[in-house]
Amino acid sequence: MTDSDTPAVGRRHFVQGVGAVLSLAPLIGRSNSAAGLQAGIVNVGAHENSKRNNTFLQACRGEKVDYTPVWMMRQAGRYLPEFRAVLEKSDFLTACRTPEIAAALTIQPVDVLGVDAAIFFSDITTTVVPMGMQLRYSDKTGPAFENPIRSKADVDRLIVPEDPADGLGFVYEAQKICARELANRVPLIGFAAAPFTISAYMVDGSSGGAFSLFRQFVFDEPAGYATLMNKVAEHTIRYLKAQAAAGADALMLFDSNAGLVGPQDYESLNLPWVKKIIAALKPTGVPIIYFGLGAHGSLGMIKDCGADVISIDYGMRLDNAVAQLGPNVSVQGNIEPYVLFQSPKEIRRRVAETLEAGKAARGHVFNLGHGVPRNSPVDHVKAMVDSVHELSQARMT
Ligand code: 1CP
Repeated sequence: MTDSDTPAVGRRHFVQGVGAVLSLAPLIGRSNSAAGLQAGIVNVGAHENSKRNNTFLQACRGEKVDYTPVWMMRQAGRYLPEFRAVLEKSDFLTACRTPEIAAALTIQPVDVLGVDAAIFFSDITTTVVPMGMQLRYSDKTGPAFENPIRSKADVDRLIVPEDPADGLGFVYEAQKICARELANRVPLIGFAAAPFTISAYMVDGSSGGAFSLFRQFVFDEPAGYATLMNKVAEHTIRYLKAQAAAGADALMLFDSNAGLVGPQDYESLNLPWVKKIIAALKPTGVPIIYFGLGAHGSLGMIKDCGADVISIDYGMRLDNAVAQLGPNVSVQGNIEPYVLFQSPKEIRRRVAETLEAGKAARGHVFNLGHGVPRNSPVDHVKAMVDSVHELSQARMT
């Protein structure tokens, strides 16, 4: 059987491209009408709308699902022509800071791909600007801070705003729009970096030096480091709580630099703050996802960090991760992102393997092992999403 003649099983379960109430044209032009946006249906904070496709949230909680839900890290990204069209008219930071644009970029991949969750379009680096960090963005080299943290005195100057809306109100405004527009479609994932990951950017300024200054700082300046982590963690807690209040249905902590230290240092230099944040977020009631890129040796500790879902990167076997994590958490992941450049038939074969590897987990949210590569063919990305839906539903019936 070829890909094209595979029956589209269970299509009715998948909310695909229907009800795309938020059109990009008005949002990137001048004529965006508040009335049009207010025509949405959701109550902000109504996290479990029964008309919505809640498969993603069910899998996060380990509840029974009809098929395996799928979304992709960096699904709102350059591989989409619709995304590039918006970023031709607006620079990256302006897009992040303009609620209507951020909302439109968040919803684009839901329309195009038919994924089961939307990840909020923003960046991990914008969050710490109200703390006093000066952020610039280059299309070539990505985000960079102009006033990096190099001493305890620099750390002491950092502010922790009382009010999470101070300097970040555009995030919650955008999320309220997303929650309204996605009300009868799919859940919205809010996010922030874990303190270790954003602190590495704050100390080095950018990723250009492979975070070598940060790696020295954590050992040379233990008091400065602890204060930095405490301040960032407090700010992150307020930021993520405000996202849940604005309409985020799940929250993800991206710890993309977690692999910079091995297990013994992960335990003392990173884990305590991850646990603190997750514990503080529990009262929101929304599922929490933790993604520690490259931290395979620390999985035995990560298992008990308090997250509902542990996201696994492409660097280890998913069935091995499931065996280590045990029955109390769901998993997310972990197909090799560059499989997206293979044929739809090969993509389908690899999807089947990943579904098989995740089947023993309490719950499985299908995802890539890291972000969608920049030049991925959109039809292949879509083929991956369709394969996950079709193959997983066939397995469950
Ligand atoms: O679909 C989505 O995931 C959109 C939302 C999103 C998220 C969750 C973006 C938009 N960025 C992030 C998180 C993020 N940003 C992480 C953690 C996840 C990961 O490991 O990828 C990191 C490390 C960043 C930092 C960042 N932002 C970089 C990396 C640069 C480096 O230091 O190596 C870059 C290039 C960005 C820009 C960025 N952020 C988001 C997008 C779509 C882009 C690319 C913009 C463009 O193509 O012009």
